[in-house]
Amino acid sequence: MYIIGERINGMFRDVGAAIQAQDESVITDLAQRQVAEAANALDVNVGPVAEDAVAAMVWLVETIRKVTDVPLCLDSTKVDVIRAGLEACEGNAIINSTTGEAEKMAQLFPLAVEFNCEIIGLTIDENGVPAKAEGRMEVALKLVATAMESGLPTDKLYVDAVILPVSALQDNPPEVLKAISQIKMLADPPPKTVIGLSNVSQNAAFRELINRTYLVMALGVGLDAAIVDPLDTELMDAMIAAEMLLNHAVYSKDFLKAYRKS
Ligand code: THG
Repeated sequence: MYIIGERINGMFRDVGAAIQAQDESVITDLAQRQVAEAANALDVNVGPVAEDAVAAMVWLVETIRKVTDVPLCLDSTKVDVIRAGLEACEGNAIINSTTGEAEKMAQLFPLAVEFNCEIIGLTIDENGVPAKAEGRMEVALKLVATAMESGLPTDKLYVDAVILPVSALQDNPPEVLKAISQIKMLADPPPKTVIGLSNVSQNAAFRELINRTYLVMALGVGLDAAIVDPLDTELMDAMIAAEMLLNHAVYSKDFLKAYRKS
């Protein structure tokens, strides 16, 4: 499983305050700790409060790059913010994200081709997030078709079937699992699948339990990548055990330690 660390997001109070105060140590510390806990990439989102989102994104990328070279998953709804992040990264990035809306795809797929990077496509279109797996698959197909037309290899596309809070929409999590199990059939080479796991437990009790249970279920239907909190040790343990039980990682008495070392 490809782990994208979620913690450098202005939505979190500590990160929002660090952006305001230009306090590098908070950001470099979060970057180093997430990578130490086996994050393969880091999500970077300036959050809702940054006044100058472009400047905040450039500052975050340059600050993180002082301590790690892992791919940065540039998380913004604004194309100019993503472009600024890509330029500051000098490649080695993932665009997070386009939707399946024609106007957004027309801007963001060419950007992925220009910077030769991967891109996340959300199964959201002009009508929002479809309620059912079938609707999500229709948008996924549009994303795959547009990647092909744009000249982006289909395995550089991560389709995100958009998990929403179970506390508000309880029929949603099984629909997302159904979509995840089908997305890989849409193209050859298959697109990858990703979710922003922590959405599922927003405003719910027992958040960590809900997150780790759902991650294991999603792994069971073939999820490739997830935006998660790698500092949640029990979540990471559950993920590693699931990888071992799916025969993606070798069993040994020390399988937790062995996975983390690799
Ligand atoms: N798909 C893609 N990208 C995404 C998401 C997605 N990026 C953002 C988000 N969803 C994934 N990241 C988070 C980060 C934090 C939380 C949820 C998802 C979260 N934050 C606390 C909350 O809202 O309760 C706030 C934390 C605090 O203030 O301490 O839950 O789905 N492609």
